[in-house]
Amino acid sequence: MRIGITCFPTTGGSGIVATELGLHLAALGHDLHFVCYDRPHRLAHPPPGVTFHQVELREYPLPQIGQYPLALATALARVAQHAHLDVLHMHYAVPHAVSALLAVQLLRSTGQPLPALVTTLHGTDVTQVGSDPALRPITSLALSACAALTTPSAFLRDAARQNLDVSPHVPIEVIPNAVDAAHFAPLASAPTSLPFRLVHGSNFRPLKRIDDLIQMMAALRPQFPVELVLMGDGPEKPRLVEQVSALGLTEAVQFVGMLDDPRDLLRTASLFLLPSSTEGFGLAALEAQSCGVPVVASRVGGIPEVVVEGETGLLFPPGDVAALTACVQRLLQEPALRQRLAHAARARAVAHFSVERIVRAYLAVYTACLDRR
Ligand code: GMT
Repeated sequence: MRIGITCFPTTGGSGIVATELGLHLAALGHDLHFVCYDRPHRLAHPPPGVTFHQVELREYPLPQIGQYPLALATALARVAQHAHLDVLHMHYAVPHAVSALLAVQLLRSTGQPLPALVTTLHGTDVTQVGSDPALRPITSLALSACAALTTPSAFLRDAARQNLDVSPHVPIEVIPNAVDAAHFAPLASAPTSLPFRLVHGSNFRPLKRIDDLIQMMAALRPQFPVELVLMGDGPEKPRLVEQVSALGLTEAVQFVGMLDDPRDLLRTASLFLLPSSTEGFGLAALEAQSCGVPVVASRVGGIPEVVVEGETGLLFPPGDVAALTACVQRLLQEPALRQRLAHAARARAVAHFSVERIVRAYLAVYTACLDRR
């Protein structure tokens, strides 16, 4: 198949999922075209079968005109026409699905067969941005023009049906995010030296509730030899640095910035923590589990589909710092429980979230869309 993919080229989960999917499809012999405003994070050196097309953006005196969705539509139409794309797969609805719809309008004049539009919804494109009254009608229109939608969790599928007015004729398929279990694999022998290492990784937005982790550290520190490693970067960082210093935790909390590959840090963790107020899936938790690391996470959104309560991790109500602290404390005090969860986390990542299985599921969606044309 000839497949176009658009995603945010940043280190966020949706960009990683889209890039990994494209690379695996290309390895199977499909012809892949990435159309993005910048080279995706994991596409530094495109292998054979993968072409990167950069959306051209110019400096204009009116910055508010927001040219990206329009320039993307133009680029998608151009690439679809020249590469004879069968499928255009958008990752994150806003504004990508709208640009794809415009691209199809542009393509109609060429008389060429139109590509099937597929959009993967990832999270806040449903729960926050896409359902904002300012964007909801245009998002719903664009999603209703797709041949199929996918979501990484049943939670997000139901939220999309509830919050966005998507045509009931458009199927929404749940395809979980995948993990490369050969890469995200545990160390041969688990680290035993103290302090216990707690790890969190994200793009440091308010919805990640990282300040809850810092408050938890203040509560744990007097009794437990424990350190918190915060991986990533984002708008909350300056405030968090201040909070750490105000609580006298600078020795116990490390900010390690964005890592090209989080694997080496993840596999040295005693626990991975994800206290978000919302998550469409929680890819970072899956990568940690694949490394054999139990997860303590909030019981919200798609997280319970990734972290099985009492089996691969422990869950707590979002915002409940006392419950979060109690879960972490329990796992630090019960090594046998920690080990049981670690084994189950790894086994479930391998059994349910393999790349092969998930790539097959996307190919089945593309094929069904092409058959219905
Ligand atoms: O939806 C977002 O906020 C952005 C998006 C991203 O690009 O980081 O994250 C979402 O997509 C990931 C990949 O499917 C999921 O693992 C994340 O749970 C989801 N984030 C949220 O829903 C907050």
